[in-house]
Amino acid sequence: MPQQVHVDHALWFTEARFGMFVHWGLYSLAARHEWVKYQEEISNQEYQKYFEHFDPDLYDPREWAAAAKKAGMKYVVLTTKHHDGFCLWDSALTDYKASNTPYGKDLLTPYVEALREAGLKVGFYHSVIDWQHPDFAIDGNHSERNNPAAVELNKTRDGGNYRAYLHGQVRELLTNYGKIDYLFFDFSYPTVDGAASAGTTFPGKGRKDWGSAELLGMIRDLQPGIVVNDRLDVPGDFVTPEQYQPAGAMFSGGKQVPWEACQTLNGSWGYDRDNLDYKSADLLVRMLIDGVSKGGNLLLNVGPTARGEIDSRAHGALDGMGEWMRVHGRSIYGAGAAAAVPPQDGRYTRRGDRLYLHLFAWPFQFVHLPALAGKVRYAQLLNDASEVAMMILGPGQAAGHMTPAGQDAGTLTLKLPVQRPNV
Ligand code: JFZ
Repeated sequence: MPQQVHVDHALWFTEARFGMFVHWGLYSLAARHEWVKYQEEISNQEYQKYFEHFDPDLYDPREWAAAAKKAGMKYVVLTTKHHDGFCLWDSALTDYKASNTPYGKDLLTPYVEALREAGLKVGFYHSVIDWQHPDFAIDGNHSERNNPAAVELNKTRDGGNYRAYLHGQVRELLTNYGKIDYLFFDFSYPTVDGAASAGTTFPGKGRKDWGSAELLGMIRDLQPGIVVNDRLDVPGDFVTPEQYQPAGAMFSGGKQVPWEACQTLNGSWGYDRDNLDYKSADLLVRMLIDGVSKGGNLLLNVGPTARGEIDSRAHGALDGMGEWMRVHGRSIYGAGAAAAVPPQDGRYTRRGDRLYLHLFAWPFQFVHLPALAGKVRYAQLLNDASEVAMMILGPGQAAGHMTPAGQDAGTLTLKLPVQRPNV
């Protein structure tokens, strides 16, 4: 059996397998992608209209927690600050924060309390990129990358000041909100990353800019139990492949580490009103299964509206997953990769001595499992615990109307109902 990889100081993380990502901030008012400031090259001054109209009157993180729980998720990760620099908490280090908008209050304390009340683990996302901070150098990933004055402006920008701001804010986040279980930094681009309109090539940003080693040291001191991702350009506790399903094991700093795929519902992380291209609950369930079968987690994103609500389309996907998770969660929580090779269109997950076979295409009655003959004591459907008949067919022997051609003696055959059972 393959080794199940976990974070030694936080076993809950790989046990949980399924979490909720929440992208929420000023870009939720624009409602057309969280990179809108970059994409449309919106100046700080123009972007200010979202700050002036930020008033999420329907914000109730207990609703978010309830939706996450119902979906079968075990942790939630919220954008404390995204690339636009807007802070959801009442930071002492900036005025660019929720408490200075019409809403006028800190959003983080109620979030943390609601999750704890619901028994969910508490996660923070924090952008190391900051398009608003006056000492963050303009580069190719910056909303002002085409500002003709960029090169001159950068001469006045002091990266040390930004680094101190970053460290100071992380200290606030890990000091003022009790135990924090999870931290997702975003993101580094250490190599040259683009060209200015002036014809100058901007440098990238990485561990030196962030002071990553020192920052991580502080994080471990403040929150010894926390798990931290690897986007500070130094190795982390886990890696975060984004919007793709890895093929198997993943590594950080030469060491195999747990991985967590993050996925959007409709291609945008922030609320994107006119994007109706939602993934179905069925597809999302298959993504979750595929990930767990390869030893990974799924962090599924929602982008609440500017009023603070998870909209009905997102609720639809979450509720659909919840229906499946209610009955099949045993094959997900605490489960991981199995050594056996699954049949076509199938995935195995394993927890202890239990092997779970997930069939993405339902076969006509018989499913043949290579190398499992004599290894399985009992088989049942997961949805209703009804017994599944097992048989070992010799070469050329018929099962029903079917002759399993070339089947070897090691193959175990299961006899399934012709109709796929409903949950
Ligand atoms: C980042 C953000 O830019 C994006 O808005 C969102 O928050 C997402 C979760 O993370 O996007 C990335 C970060 C890293 C990679 C790709 C997109 N990467 O390493 O390939």
